[in-house]
Amino acid sequence: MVHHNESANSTGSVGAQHDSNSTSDTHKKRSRPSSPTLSSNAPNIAPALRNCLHMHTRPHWENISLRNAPMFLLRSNIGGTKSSERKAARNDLSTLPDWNDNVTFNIFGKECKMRRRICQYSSGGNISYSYSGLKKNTTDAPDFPPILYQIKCQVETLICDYIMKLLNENDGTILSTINSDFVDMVKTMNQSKDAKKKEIYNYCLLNHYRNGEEYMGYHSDDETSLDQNVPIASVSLGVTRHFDIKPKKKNSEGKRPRAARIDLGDGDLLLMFKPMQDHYEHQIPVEKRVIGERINLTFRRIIN
Ligand SMILES: O=C(O)CCC(=O)C(=O)O
Repeated sequence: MVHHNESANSTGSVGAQHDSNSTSDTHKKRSRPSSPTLSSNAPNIAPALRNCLHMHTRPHWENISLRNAPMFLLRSNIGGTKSSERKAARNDLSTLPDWNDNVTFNIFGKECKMRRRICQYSSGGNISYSYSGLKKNTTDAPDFPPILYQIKCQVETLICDYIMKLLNENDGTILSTINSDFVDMVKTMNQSKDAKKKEIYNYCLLNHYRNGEEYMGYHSDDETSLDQNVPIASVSLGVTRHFDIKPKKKNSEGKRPRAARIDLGDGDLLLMFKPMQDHYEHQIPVEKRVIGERINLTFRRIIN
């Protein structure tokens, strides 16, 4: 259940940390398999994005998994390889016509106004996705605008290439932590010549944090309308913000201490695999000293 609420925690430290249970980075740099990429059929790819699909021939994915929460992080890749390209992508995203600045949500029966802006887009423009706690949230998400579609293609390509690389290298260590239904889905997509069948994500939620005071409270993305076999792909553009993770279950002292803090920076791509949403919540806490904006894109697959 999503509670994109305002119960943020503003304690902070700098740098990525795991508070417990982290696994080591077992990624080894090897050459990339020459598999066809998902973007090869995608129309209208902007030159900056097309370049970055090819320039990063060996994307370095970090395995930052927690127990019951396979997570993989790729730094500084999305939206362009140069920060000026990513800034241009961010500007395009921030001027999309569908941002909603006036979203209210219910918390313990009280109606509150959300501080950040949000908007949503989907494939074909006829998908709706509801969040508990949010009011009037069942309108259809419009079709992906070109800039978002381009980023989606880049994300899908990187994911597909990563999974195919793990398969080609027979890297059982990492593959065993990723649910096999998704691995099979990628294999099928990789063989398909039909561009439509190569689509992993059909929906994107955008969050715009205009400064460090804007935040998102602890929640998990575990709605039944989400295809939990498909990892949530979270793209960050703009200023670096903390991403905190804490378990749903209390420890023996009846507490739920933070399990990890990841600093998400410009162009970073975080993949959150099943069963993370069953076991953990995450938040973007207030960071009063942070100046500057951040746009986050979470690509999801909706099955309703
Ligand atoms: O801004 C972020 O990185 C968090 C986004 C998020 O948790 C969500 O959209 O559910």
